[in-house]
Amino acid sequence: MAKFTRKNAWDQGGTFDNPDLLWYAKAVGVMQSRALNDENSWWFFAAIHGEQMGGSTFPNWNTLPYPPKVPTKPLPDPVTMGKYWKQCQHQSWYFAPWHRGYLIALEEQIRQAVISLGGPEDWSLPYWNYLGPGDQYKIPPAFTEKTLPDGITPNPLFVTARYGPKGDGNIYVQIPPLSEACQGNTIYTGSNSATPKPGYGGPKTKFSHDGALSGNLENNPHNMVHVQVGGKNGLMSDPDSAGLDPIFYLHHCNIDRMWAAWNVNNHNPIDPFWLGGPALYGEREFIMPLPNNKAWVYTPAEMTSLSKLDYTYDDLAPSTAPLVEKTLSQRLTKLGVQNIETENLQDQNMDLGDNSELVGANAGQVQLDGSGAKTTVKLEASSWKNVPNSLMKASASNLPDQVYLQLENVKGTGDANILSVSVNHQLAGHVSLFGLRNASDKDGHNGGTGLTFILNITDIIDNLFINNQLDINSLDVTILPENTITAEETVTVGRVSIYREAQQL
Ligand SMILES: [Cu+2]
Repeated sequence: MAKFTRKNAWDQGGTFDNPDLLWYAKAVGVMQSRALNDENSWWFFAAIHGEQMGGSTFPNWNTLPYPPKVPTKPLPDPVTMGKYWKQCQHQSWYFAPWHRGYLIALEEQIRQAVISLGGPEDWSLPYWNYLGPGDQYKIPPAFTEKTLPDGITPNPLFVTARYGPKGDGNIYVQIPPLSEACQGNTIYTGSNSATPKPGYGGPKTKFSHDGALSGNLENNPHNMVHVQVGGKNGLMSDPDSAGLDPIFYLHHCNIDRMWAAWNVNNHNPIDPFWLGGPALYGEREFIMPLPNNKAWVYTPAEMTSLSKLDYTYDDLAPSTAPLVEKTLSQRLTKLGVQNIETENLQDQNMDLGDNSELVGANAGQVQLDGSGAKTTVKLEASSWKNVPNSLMKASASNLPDQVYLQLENVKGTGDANILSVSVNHQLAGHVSLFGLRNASDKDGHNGGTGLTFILNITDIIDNLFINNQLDINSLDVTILPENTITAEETVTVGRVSIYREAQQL
């Protein structure tokens, strides 16, 4: 039996009748009463994820409206900052394990504060299951109360800079585009081909405080929840302020639960560089402060078993989410192939190695304005003709190509947006810009090359082919922002490209 069980924050209606939330609120208050340079403070923990102390624009900590009143001094000594701060792993295969250790450390800090206040010794971090039934797509009401149940004490779970998907202070997530489709993936990390499939857990990277390509769990729901809950200039919308909002940890607790549920049927990487973490490359190790001035160093390998970590969830049922991508037999049937022996067919979601080929690209950089952007991808006849050919000859032994659309080097200043991408007026998917500002920073970890998004558009191409509408010269791509891009913001897409991937049995 695990010592600690993490439960649903919406128990008892997500109000302060749920003791896990009432104790969390009181303990967050204890951590917030500590100084920035105290390793056990709320502010220090937020800075472990990311921080911006100088400057005069969002998300710099001295520009944030309060509550909470966020301190920017006294700073810890430089050695301590270099050891602990700005550690969060994004656009990386380390995303899930780094955040698991981060949650364990925060939970232990909160638990000790709960105990010091006379609360239960087995207090555990609740999760916000925003994809669950009923009202759970809304933030648990305890987070929007201005006071604790006494009607006097300010509620530490309440923050001003949390604006919601419409920017009106109504906090909920929108389903769709939010989905649990990632739970249908079978591969943790895809191949490093020309279209590096990010897989469930993200691409193989070194230490990745920011990067280019999110894994599927990170992309949706994780990145979507951040920008929908935060809204423009909301704490949750930027990695450098997200850890200041108490809902952050309940969001990540749900992401952690989804990873654990995924592991019921799927495996984590066995690559030594995943298991050992970035310290194996001679880079920073994953390290967290524990109560009583202890430091805890951990590796991804140590994060793979909940029972060894002594906690569990009250609900680890694997998702029943249907795959977004059609199964191969469904696809072949749609293309008119007869006599499919499905038992001989491999899952399309398999890692098929490096056999992708660029078949076209647009003219170059596109700037998105308030109403988005339209661009035309010119197709190279010599390589593109393989796609309609493979569709025409498709059979159970001659598998048709997969087709991917890539948005390359997406750069800009504001993370709080979601783009919807269409090909010839058919929706290809949604992408969240969480992490955009850091990924565009020339002085940043990734040299400012921006974010990259890969969307599987095979089904759209199949539809065009079946309806005799597949143009052999070009495809039209439309990119629409969910929230208007204002004059002082910029979002640019470096290039829009299309890849085909030959399928081998
Ligand atoms: Cu996050």
